Amino acid sequence: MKSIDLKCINSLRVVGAEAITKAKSGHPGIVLGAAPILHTLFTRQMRINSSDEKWFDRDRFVLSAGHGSTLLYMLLHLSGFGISMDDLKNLRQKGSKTPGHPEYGHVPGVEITTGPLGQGISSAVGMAIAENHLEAIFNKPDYSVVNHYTYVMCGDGDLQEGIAMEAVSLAGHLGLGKLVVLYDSNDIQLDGEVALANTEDIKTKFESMGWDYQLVKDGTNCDDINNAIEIAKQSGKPSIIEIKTVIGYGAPNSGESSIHGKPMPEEDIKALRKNLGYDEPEFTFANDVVEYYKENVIERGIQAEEDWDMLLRSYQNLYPEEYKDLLRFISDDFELTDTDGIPTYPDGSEESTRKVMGKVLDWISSKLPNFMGGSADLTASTMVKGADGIYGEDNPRGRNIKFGVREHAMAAITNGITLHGGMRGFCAGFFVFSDYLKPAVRQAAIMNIPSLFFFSHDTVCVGEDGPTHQPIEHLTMFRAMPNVNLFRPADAREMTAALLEGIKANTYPTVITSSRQALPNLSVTSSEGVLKGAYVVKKGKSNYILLSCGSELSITLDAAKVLEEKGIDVTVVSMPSMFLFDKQSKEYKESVLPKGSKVMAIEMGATLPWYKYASYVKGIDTYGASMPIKYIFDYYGFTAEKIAEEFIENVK
Ligand SMILES: Cc1ncc(C[n+]2csc(CCOP(=O)(O)OP(=O)(O)O)c2C)c(N)n1
Ligand SMILES: [Mg+2]
Repeated sequence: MKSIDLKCINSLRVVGAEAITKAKSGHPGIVLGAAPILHTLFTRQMRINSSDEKWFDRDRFVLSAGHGSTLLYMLLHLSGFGISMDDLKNLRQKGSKTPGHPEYGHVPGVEITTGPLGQGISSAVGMAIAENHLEAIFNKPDYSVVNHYTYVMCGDGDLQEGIAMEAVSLAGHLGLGKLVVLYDSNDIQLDGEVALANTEDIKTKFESMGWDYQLVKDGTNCDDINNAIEIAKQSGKPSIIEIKTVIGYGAPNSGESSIHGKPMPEEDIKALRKNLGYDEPEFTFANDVVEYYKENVIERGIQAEEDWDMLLRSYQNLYPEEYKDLLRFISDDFELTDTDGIPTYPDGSEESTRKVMGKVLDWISSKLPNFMGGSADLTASTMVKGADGIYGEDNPRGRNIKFGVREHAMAAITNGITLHGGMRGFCAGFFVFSDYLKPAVRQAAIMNIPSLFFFSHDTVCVGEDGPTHQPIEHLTMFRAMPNVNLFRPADAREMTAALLEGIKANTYPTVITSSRQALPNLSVTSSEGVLKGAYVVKKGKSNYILLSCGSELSITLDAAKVLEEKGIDVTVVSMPSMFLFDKQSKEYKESVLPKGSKVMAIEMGATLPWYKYASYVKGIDTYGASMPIKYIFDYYGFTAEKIAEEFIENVK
């Protein structure tokens, strides 16, 4: 280890502590303790090019311990990513480029938004899957045009999270050899010693899941850290390197949980400087530090991309078709320009929307070679699967991911596949178990990325499986989430339109729910209507409106007929997406739900979201009950007659 390494590391420690103290907020413990880990990774391993931030074959770095953001921002600053010293001085301030936790799309060079522990390491598994799959599709002997690593730094907290264990287990099964996790193992977490909550043996645990494990006893030794990374890269398995560090290294309260998340008082920063033998001015990276990063990250990165460009040029000569395809993958240049061969369903036929979803997704997979995903051990129920066989070590070209019963990791992995670029991720499960993955959908929404989440069995019509399997409040949950488009289509035509729209979206995730039971394919539904979020399916003469969606739309149309027989001519509106409807012009919204109309909403789910549009809601605000589906409609009063009665009693 050279003396410049130590100087760089101490600069990161001191400037980091100063920035956090100036911000009066932040996490100095990890900055002081883990600086040698990330200094080593960036200056000796990472192939990134700050002058071409999105260079496709760059190494990906995920700071799963997102509370270490200050450390990452300093590394990005030194690596030329357009973060200035002023930005560092503005840490965590209003409108700054250096927010509390790393934010994708906001901070240059940040590959993923992190902060909720466990999400980062899990999404990194998705990035490694995308890399591995694209390698298998494009690489030729001597022409490894896709050839990069996914590095993660995580802490004790990340590894305690359930989601991380789901993802780690799957990564081991898939043998993702280019995934390298650097574990900042300091035996301390927010509340105190890790030993207060953990007694497990990380080595045995990871090895039993098919990982390579190494221990670096001295987390201040860059050479040891780097040697371990070199070994990890060759291991052929996903690797974890447990690196023993001291939280808050150099601070008076180092080794204690009190340094985890509290800015250091000025006198402690003085003590830190003294302990480290550091005497540069405040907020300064000395010239030799700046120069070292310039040579070892910036220039090395430029060279790496130039080498790749050369390789790509030869590849283009030898494999012109593959080259063209690769560029299409990289720029996501796949559009569904025509709908030739898309499954269609005649009006009046019957089909469950889950079957429609499965068939249309198979068609989409046949058109979009970058579409990759699968189900959480429920392919037979959700009908959702990827193409080209099951993805795995023996078939890395497969696009059907068998996630196992690991919903939370599944959704985070889907985000990782999408974030990696070149691929578009999707996943599926039972709607009721969307509870298990909601935080990852939230991450996608915060990052403005178009991951796709498909759920079948979207109401109490699940039937016999009972209340644990019958969703109630789940539609409300997704409708309440900003920047999430929840579609609940009513029939095959609406489902097809929703899927095609979901594929087109690029600034938000789409959630689409489907029915277990067969539904009539209605002559009155409209693909254009779906894109507006809500539209009139039956125009009545009165100012009464029945508003519904999904499997209840056909029942609502029947209820309108019952009312018509009683001389009440109501309008019926289908609202598959509140998200899209709310984005329409005032005029359009007025045309669908005119002021002064009396609106009753009908849905087999919690009533809450409908009060935005309706004065009376027929919903279900209790948990479900186990029974065959034929009794369900009567039991909850979702028959045409009962809905008509309730309308007359409460709305008219
Ligand atoms: C899901 C989640 N739960 C809780 C937190 C709050 N939190 C942030 S860091 C942290 C402690 C984690 O300990 P460790 O990973 O060992 O970090 P260290 O103290 O060593 O920096 C906690 C509880 C969080 N960010 N995400
Ligand atoms: Mg810790």
